[in-house]
Amino acid sequence: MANGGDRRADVDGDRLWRRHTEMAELGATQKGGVNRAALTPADVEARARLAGWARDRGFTVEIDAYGNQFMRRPGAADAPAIASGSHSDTQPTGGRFDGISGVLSAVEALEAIDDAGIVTDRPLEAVIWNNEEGTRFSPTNLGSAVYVGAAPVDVMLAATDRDGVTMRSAVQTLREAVPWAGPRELGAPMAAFVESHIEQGPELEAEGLDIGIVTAIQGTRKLDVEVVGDEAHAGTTPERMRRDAFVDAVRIATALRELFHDPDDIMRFTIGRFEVSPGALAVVPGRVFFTVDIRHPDNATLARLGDRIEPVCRRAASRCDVRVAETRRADSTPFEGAVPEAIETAVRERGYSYKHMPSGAGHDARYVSEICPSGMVFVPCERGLSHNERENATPEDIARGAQIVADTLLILDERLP
Ligand code: HGY
Ligand code: MN
Ligand code: MN
Repeated sequence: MANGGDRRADVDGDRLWRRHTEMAELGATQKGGVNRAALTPADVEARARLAGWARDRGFTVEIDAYGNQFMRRPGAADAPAIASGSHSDTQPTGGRFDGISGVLSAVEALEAIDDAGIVTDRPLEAVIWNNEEGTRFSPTNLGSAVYVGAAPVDVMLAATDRDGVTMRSAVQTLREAVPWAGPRELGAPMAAFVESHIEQGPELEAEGLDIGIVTAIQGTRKLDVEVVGDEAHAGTTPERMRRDAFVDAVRIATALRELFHDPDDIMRFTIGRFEVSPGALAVVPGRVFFTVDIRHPDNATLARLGDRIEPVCRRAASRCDVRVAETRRADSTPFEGAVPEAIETAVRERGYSYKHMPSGAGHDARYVSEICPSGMVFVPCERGLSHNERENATPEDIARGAQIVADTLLILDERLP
């Protein structure tokens, strides 16, 4: 059996790589990375170009209330689509592949199937999930979480960035850039979803493997911690009278690091943002804000240790007030059934080397799996580096990921009832 039943669609690796190069220019940083926060002008330009390519192919383009973008190639039947995609936004010191590679691979898969003149039963969709990295707006959650109802759309649309711009108005800016896009109902059914993504870890490259078939995404809890003391004069205020928010924040951070110390090195504990206010040389800090990001594959461990954060913070503070707020929580998400099985068929048919492996990073497929069978394809990246401007991958690895997406879409089109 050829790929996807008796149908075969070979991706165009050169076209795919050229598009990676083009997208990397949108938000390009001095160090060769990409800074393209959700629905900034660079991201809106990326969305508009992707929408334009879809329109040139005669695909339809829809944008939902939260700015998720869907590009659909019609099938023989008017039915929920088999979809693939990822995100176009990046971290502030992001790379040229995280997210966008899954979007471009989905688009390439649809175009290769289109070039092969294959008529699928079901429509096929390439999806751009909005705001996966969540760095610009607060509060924040993934566009895929909003789509499946795991995050309240009105709260997330009211979120603001540092300039007071709301997500709602940013989505409106996207609509104005693609005025001919149709509406999309949040939560509209999808038949299946496959996301290709760079591994963002070192295993595939170290083991010389082409593809990772993802078995699960580990669970996570994200929290904001605010330490409130009193501003005071750095020269006149004796230590015994100070309520120095920085001193207490350091005590708290040290206590949390001890709480999450794991001799087996499975727990992931990160303080990624740490802001001292007012941030003036001669003022004793009155406020410190910092974020906590913990990850672990075992839900019970995540629950038990995550619930200790607030009491540990309170106990570690000596003079300041402490406020702890959990902003996101997601249990471990397994990928089983039709999609990983179709991915494995595709990989074996192509003769690519592969292994089954969990994902340490979060992805949109976590939430999409709440509404339809989902799965993920990993491709190697250089030294596993990601969320770093030196993130890198090879054209051949990227093309293999896109090829598996194309084959998986065709196989699912054959197999799904
Ligand atoms: O944080 C994550 O795991 C994802 O890369 N945004
Ligand atoms: Mn990322
Ligand atoms: Mn990503």
